Amino acid sequence: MPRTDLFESPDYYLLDELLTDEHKLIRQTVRDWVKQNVSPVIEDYAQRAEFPKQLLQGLAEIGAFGPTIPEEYGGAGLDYMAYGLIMQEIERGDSGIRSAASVQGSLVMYPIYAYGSEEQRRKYLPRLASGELMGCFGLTEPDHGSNPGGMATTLRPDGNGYLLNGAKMWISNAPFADIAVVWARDEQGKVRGVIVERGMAGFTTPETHNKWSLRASATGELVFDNVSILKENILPDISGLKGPLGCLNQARYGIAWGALGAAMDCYDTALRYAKERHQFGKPIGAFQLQQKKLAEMITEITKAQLLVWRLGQLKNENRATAAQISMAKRNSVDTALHIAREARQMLGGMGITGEYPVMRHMMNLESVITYEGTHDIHLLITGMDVTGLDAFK
Ligand code: TGC
Ligand code: FAD
Repeated sequence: MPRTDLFESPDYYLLDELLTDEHKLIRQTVRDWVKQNVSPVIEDYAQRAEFPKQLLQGLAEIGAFGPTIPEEYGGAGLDYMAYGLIMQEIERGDSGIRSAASVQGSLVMYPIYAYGSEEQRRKYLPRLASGELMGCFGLTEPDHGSNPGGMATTLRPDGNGYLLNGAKMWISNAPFADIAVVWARDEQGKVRGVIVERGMAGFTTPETHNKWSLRASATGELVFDNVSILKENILPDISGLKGPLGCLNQARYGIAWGALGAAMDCYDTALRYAKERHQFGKPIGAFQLQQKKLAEMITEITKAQLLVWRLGQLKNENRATAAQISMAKRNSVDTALHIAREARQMLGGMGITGEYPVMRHMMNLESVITYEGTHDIHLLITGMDVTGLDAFK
């Protein structure tokens, strides 16, 4: 029986007053879409470990694919505050659905827009924005996760084009993606971006099974066995690790907002449960220990909301630094995971069931705290920024 979605968004510091009417309208549109399309089915898909592909069309229609990409390329042409709010609302439904949108917009459309030729932009972006084509992003390898600079995937000259060899691991959307933006080392040792299309000889995308987290997201490998790449499939305007890392800034920004959506859903669920569930003759919300949990949750959500709102302003002004984005990604996900764990306890035994969204969020967030740079890597990025000393070298 699908759960009735009663979500009410917390706004303890009246932050809505800082949003424009357009921002609120966009948020409401996405919230309504999530209530109607994601909430009724997501638990079932997560239990079955299946990605709900029928949501892709709706995600495209609400502008979730490339919200900040200009309209002339099929994007929604929105600002970063709107992008953040869209990610918040989608992840309120499920991190895996937000992942699909993040990858498409920030990790596939963004590099084609920022580093691609005009032909590549015109060829791919409108079809990616409409969901006609889906993409994935291949940076992580079996032996190079936190340290993508060590990558072993190679791009070597071959006749008029190149040969791509190697493997990528843990790639969201890989099992169904039509194209992959892949990062590989050329003969000079420089990191280059390549657009690989499904159907190219030697390119396969085996699915990764048995995940306890992001079960409603499709994850896979990208395997390249002498894949012939034409020059027109190389991103011309970027070389070096700053290429893929620049895309991560976009996606990490979206996650900083998105994880708060999951946190809000857990808080809202726990608050409602605490008022309805009676033990020892009164609502459990009347006990001080439960109030402490709720009070701390709303405090942390409010602090994090302010952080991402300010980051959104800086992003809109093109002043947000990569280190500021790292801080927000790390803080939001850590906050959300802590809140999910506390909320799960507040729901007692019911907290482990699919009757409520809390344990699904909690398990999802175990991936979100690892991908797009782990919790510890983002801490070290902040450490490097404030000390000027690089712990990675
Ligand atoms: P380092 O020597 O510091 O930098 C190499 C070059 O890159 C530049 N750079 C950046 N540029 C743009 N944005 C950033 N965030 C950047 N960080 C560094 C840097 O200025 C330098 O440029 P140049 O011109 O001097 O060459 O690099 P390093 O090898 O020491 O590594 C630094 C480190 C550890 C911070 C970085 O590698 C890192 O962030 N590691 C984490 C890896 C990661 O986040 N992987 C994510 C894979 S994608 C994913 O998880 C998708 S999940 C699906 C979903 O979103 O739903
Ligand atoms: P490792 O790098 O091996 O890290 C293991 C542990 O060591 C971590 O705790 C880490 O913090 C710690 N560690 C590493 N280096 C240091 C250090 N210098 N100092 C202190 N501690 C350190 N990647 C993509 O390219 N595209 C995708 O679409 C994508 N989707 C993903 C989806 C899911 C569900 C998951 C789980 C991952 C996905 N990833 C994707 C990969 C993700 O980005 C990596 O898992 C992540 O970057 C960490 O790499 P790793 O798993 O190899 O861990």
